[in-house]
Amino acid sequence: MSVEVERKFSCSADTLKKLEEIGGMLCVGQQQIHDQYFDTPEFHLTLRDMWLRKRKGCWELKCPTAEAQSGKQGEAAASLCTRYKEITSLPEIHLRVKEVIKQDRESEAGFSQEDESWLSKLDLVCFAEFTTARRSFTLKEEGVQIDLDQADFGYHVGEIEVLISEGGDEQAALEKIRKTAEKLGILKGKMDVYLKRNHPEHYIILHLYKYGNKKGLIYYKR
Ligand code: V4E
Repeated sequence: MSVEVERKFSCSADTLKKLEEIGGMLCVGQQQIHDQYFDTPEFHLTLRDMWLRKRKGCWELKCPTAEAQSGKQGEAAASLCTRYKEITSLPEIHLRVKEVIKQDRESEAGFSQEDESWLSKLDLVCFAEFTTARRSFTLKEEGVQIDLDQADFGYHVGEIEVLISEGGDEQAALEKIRKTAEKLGILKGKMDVYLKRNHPEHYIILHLYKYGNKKGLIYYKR
């Protein structure tokens, strides 16, 4: 099972130009993605940050990692990144969804990609459906993918994504995302920019603290 570590960013007209300028960046193609998202009318799944979708005829479930579930967001949250487990095995998806919905009766239906009777048995309905035009790029040597998405409801968004295995090196993934964001010139949050401009000392101390360099922090305070 893989864990997707990703950071979203707002695309501007310059983003494509910047991507072309970054050395080692390879365009890996364009595609139209049609997604349908499902939940119960009571939002059993999405209220638990679980996202069940059908994409290109296949089922996928994005759900929080164990750390996220236990509230230990760690550096991922601090660095504007999200992490989700991606489950693509239909029997496992079925099991996880059933666990959450706590459906008493067993779903007697088979759960092949074609047989969708399990949806109605678990009271799952489609609550969102849209198509995305996606252009993907990769920084091959880094294992980083950058997607520029244009949704059919008029929204543009970019994402920098690194896939790791469950229990894999999340720090390395975050660092790759940070470096790519830097190369793309994606700015951080308002407070980051404000502090960097107006109170650089405060900014540096926060960053030393964030990256766990307590020694550096003590040294800096002197
Ligand atoms: C996880 C999630 C949702 C499911 C869709 O995920 P998203 O990354 O938006 O879609 P997409 O098309 O880029 O999927 P990919 O092709 O990368 O697999 S919808 C909302 N969430 C939760 C969520 C969140 N809590 N915070 C942020 C910043 N993004 C998403």
